[in-house]
Amino acid sequence: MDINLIGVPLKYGCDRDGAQLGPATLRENGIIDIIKKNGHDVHDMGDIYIPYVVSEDKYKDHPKMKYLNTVAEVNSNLANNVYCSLKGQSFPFIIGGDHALGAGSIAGASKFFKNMAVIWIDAHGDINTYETSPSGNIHGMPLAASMNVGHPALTNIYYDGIKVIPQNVYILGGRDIDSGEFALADELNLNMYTMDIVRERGLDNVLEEIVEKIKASNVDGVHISFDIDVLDSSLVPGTGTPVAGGFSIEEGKEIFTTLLGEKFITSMDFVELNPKIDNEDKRTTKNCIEMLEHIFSTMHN
Ligand code: B3U
Ligand code: MN
Ligand code: MN
Repeated sequence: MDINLIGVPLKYGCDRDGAQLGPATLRENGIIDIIKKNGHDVHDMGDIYIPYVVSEDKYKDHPKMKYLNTVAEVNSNLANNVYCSLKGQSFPFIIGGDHALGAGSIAGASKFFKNMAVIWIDAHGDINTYETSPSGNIHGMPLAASMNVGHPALTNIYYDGIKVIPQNVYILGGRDIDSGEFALADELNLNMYTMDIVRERGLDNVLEEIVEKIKASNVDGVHISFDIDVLDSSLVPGTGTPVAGGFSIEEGKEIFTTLLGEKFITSMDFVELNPKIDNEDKRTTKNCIEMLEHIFSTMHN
């Protein structure tokens, strides 16, 4: 595979210092070599530029969304990088940074494809709007925005309007979902596989159903947005909002073995590593690297 690695050292979407260090930490810990040694060609596109904003200005653009215009602008630049990568027949692999960047990745990919699917793998739904968000953090809103739900500054990133239709959205591993998010998931009839459902039906059955549904839909691109907090909190203390009851490393690997094995994945995010709050043993970084080793060894060449 020809891979364009795109760093997005964004922290304004989670409003937590340290999330901006994700791309540098993954590079320092060998992500480029991991990609290469698995037989891929990699082009490190560097990091998307993140303007500096003082925290006193966080509500300057909107009273219920932090750093709105900055997050939107970064996403628009990311979207263009993703679009250009796909045009150049490279696989955009986006490393965060917080999950607000998902809106930009999806915007870029959706401009390239006629009809795309998104698999959102996360302890959270990330389908809040400024009206339902308990925090005002935009990293809890990107998937709603991609479905054209929320504030125009977010729904109109890169180009106006809907990027992915709700029937093509799959949410996997959710276990900390806000009431407004459940309401929207119901209203849009999203394919939501919460952790309760996964435990009840079995991960392999759920993955199989996702694969079958995607194959039966006529999508021409599939984006995976992987938030590391979908892994159990004991494995990822170095993420902003760790949640108990998550996937083990083995289960995380199974997800990629199945999804990447289908050869329909066309772009991917890997987000929410916060090296600043990691344990002394650097457990989160190590587990991220183990996941990345698996991802790139499973991805077809
Ligand atoms: N749903 C909450 C918490 C949250 C979302 N994403 C993360 N945490 N990582 C919110 O603020 O929207
Ligand atoms: Mn997330
Ligand atoms: Mn999350």
